[in-house]
Amino acid sequence: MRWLVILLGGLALAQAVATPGWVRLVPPVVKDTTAYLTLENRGKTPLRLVGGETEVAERVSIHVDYRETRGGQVVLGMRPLAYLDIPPGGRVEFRPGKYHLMLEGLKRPLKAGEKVTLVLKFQDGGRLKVILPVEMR
Ligand SMILES: [Cu+2]
Repeated sequence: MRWLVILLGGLALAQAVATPGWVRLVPPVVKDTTAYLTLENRGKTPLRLVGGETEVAERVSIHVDYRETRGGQVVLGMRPLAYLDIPPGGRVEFRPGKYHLMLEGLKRPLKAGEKVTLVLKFQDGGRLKVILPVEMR
């Protein structure tokens, strides 16, 4: 799979590296979807991811999946995170059951195979542009 990472500026520029990811294909009536990738911090200082943006959705937020037992029942869910820290030399995996980027309020239905551009925003002002294919998984 071909992938592209374009760094737009800020301190995160030298530090953050994204490895191939994907956006989940959802039925046209569904207005939210999820994006997955792995973020690596190759710098010597922590990186704090604070969110993102994309032209295809109203909002991009950081979510974590959880699994809890409540009254004997296993409950699966997700909740938003204000930020996510990536330690120096560390990596954070966005994958089902762990973290994802929530693309909320899709402005149009996405098609399988199309490429979605996502700009990840870091607290230091850095921006990381990633291009992810839409896939049915
Ligand atoms: Cu979510």
